[in-house]
Amino acid sequence: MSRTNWIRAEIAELFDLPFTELVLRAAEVHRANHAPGEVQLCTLLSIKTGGCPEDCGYCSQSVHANTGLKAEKLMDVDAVLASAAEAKAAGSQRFCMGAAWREAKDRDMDAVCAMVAGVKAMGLETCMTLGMLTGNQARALKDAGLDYYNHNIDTSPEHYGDIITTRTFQERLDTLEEVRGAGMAVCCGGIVGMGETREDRVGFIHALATLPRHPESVPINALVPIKGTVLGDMWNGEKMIDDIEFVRTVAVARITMPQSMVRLSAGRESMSEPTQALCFLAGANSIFTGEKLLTTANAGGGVDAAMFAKLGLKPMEAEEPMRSLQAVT
Ligand code: SAM
Ligand code: DTB
Ligand code: SF4
Repeated sequence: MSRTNWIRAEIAELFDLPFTELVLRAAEVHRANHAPGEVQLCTLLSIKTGGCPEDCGYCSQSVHANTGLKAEKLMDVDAVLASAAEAKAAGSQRFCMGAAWREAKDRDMDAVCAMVAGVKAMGLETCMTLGMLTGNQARALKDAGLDYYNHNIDTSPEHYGDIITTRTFQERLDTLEEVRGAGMAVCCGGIVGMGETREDRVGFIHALATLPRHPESVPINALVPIKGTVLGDMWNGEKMIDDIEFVRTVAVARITMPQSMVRLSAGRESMSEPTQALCFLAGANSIFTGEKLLTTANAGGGVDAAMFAKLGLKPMEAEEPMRSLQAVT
């Protein structure tokens, strides 16, 4: 098992390395643990959009935001399965279903479990993100065939309260524990470019790399600034994080969590190809593909196919993440 006793000073030292040295070290760790030319493709679907009571400052789906997004009901199971079939046909390996909920409600569990079972039966890996879970809900999802649960810590423990006030960092950790207890694999990461300091990025990676067991998937999102959200308005269209600092964050995630899949997640739409290429060199080995993330646009399938061809990357076969999953169950 990868080491989980990182101290903050060690992580700060990694961030401080000369850029080329840091990327070289991350690339070495990547090669020692993964097939370096392969990138996992994941597709996202918002199964329940908008109307969320939480006040996450980045999110278009919060009722506290003023984005004009229309709140919708939970999608029908059949519509979700049709969308999953499209994702599979487009070459995705994992189908991630997201709901704009503070927490999963027992009354919705039959429907979400049916979605999981149906997607799993298509031969796709399943992932859901539904907010907080109880132990019973986590076990029901596991029994239905859920492989991964996504629940992000988002930022450092110190910065967390500046971004979200309606729940605590500790509550995030509690749900992650329920997910682990139920035997599911964990997808947990966060967002950079929210006005955090370098020290916060150190604290963010430190919190992930010192979890009792590293998340099997670590999504690193670059803030997508959305007009009408607290952070989108604050940043007013400016670039929120320097590209080199973003690549550094990916590299430090790769070095500290060698066996995890590090996902270059939201924010690719506005990221240049050379920056994305540097992220792949620094150990990112997973992306969200498809035209849409949850509510915002994503670099679509054609754009990604052209980039993969240019960089000589190929979509990963299902084997590798399944191996990490088998290690959990
Ligand atoms: N409601 C559930 C929750 O918050 O756990 C699940 C859905 S939520 C939209 C999933 C994750 O998407 C968030 O934790 C956050 O890291 C990411 N996210 C949301 N809005 C974003 C944005 N504007 N830019 C980048 N990442 C974003
Ligand atoms: C994650 O870390 N990023 C995804 C997924 N997990 C659920 C969501 C990104 C959302 C980007 C903004 C939007 O489309 O609303
Ligand atoms: Fe709700 Fe999740 Fe958006 Fe926060 S990130 S407002 S919990 S949908």
